Amino acid sequence: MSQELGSGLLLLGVGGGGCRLAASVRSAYGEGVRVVCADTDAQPLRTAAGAGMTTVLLGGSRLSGHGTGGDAILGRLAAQDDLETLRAQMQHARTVVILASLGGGTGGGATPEIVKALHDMGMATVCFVTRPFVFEGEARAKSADRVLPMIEENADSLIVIPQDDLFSDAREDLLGDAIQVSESLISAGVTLLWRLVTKPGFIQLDPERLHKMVLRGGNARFGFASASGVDRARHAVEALKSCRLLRKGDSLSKASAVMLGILAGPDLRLAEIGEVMGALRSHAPKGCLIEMGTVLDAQYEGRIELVALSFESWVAAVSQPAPPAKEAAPPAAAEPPVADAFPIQPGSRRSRAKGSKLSFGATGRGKFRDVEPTLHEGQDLDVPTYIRRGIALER
Ligand SMILES: Nc1nc2c(ncn2[C@@H]2O[C@H](COP(=O)(O)OP(=O)(O)OP(=O)(O)O)[C@@H](O)[C@H]2O)c(=O)[nH]1
Ligand SMILES: [Mg+2]
Repeated sequence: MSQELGSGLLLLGVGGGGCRLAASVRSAYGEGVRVVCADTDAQPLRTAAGAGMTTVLLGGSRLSGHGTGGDAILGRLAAQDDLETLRAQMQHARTVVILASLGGGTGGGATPEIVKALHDMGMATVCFVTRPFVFEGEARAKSADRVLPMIEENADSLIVIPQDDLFSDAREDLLGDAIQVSESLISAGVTLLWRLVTKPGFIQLDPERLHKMVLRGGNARFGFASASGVDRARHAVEALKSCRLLRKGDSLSKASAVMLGILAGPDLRLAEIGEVMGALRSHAPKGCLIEMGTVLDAQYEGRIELVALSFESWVAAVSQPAPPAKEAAPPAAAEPPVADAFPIQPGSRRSRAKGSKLSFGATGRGKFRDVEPTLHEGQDLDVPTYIRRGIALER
């Protein structure tokens, strides 16, 4: 099994725009990326299958292989029809990177359903979604806005890419160019990220670190920049800081965690890594976690490319407190148990943030197993509070 497949990473394109982006990442990266394309439209799926990608036709019995025509409700129903087939294709994945373009019916309607299904399967999901260009009109923008909270509900990390932010304010680009440039920029950024975690580099940002970071990622911003020639490290980091996708540095200056990738040729110098990291550290808030990795590739000789995921609401894992041997006082009678006051839905982002991975035995009595239980109002006080109240702790 190749390293890429063994990493448990899978790329999933949803809808026309999402599948085109996924295909573009695959052609830039090479065959090592495991890609699944899911769409209601059979025609582009045939092309994707011809290029060796796994395809899943959504809602075939309902839509006969035609798109939804912009109807997000149809997109959602189509996803529900074929969730089992999709699930079967995802079985061995651990982290799924989803690409979708919002504004249409399939990307918009099917993505929230799929993200929820994957989350319920226990997979980490990183969603890159594009917002339509302003020139596409208000209806598409509103359709995207309606869908975003539904994706956010179950996605571990959500990166929204407003397509307009990929361009300069001058907007002298032609329409055809804008669409193509947007697609190639996004796919270049995602490819870079993919390389960063799957190709061994001088400093590797392995899938495990990606997995841990995205699990508590929340909303994130994504940006990239490159520079060549003299002072390329300084210029690249300056360009990253002024990148519109990172809100011209505003996102980085408020980030609680940043994942930074440096892609360069074998001529990359240690001092240049230091320069990039120093500039980023002084720009980011104090205490911001910065995870960095490098990819060295001969074709980047003379150049430095940077890619950053900036998490503004990333939460560090809570260290596990030592369970109290005895409880000092029982909780006030009127106060509901924590677990009841804040019900944790299985499959919600909240339940994951609570660290549902750490499990205990049914009684949780540990070293008090052989002593008389200290019962108070029906509760065994020798069992640590966090177990009695059903609060899971991060590992
Ligand atoms: N950059 C870029 N964006 C695209 C392209 N095609 C579509 N989009 C964007 O994606 C949004 C949704 O369009 P599609 O992906 O074609 O729609 P869909 O998800 O397939 O949904 P339906 O076809 O309506 O079922 C559009 O509003 C555009 O913003 C493309 O070729 N390049
Ligand atoms: Mg379509």
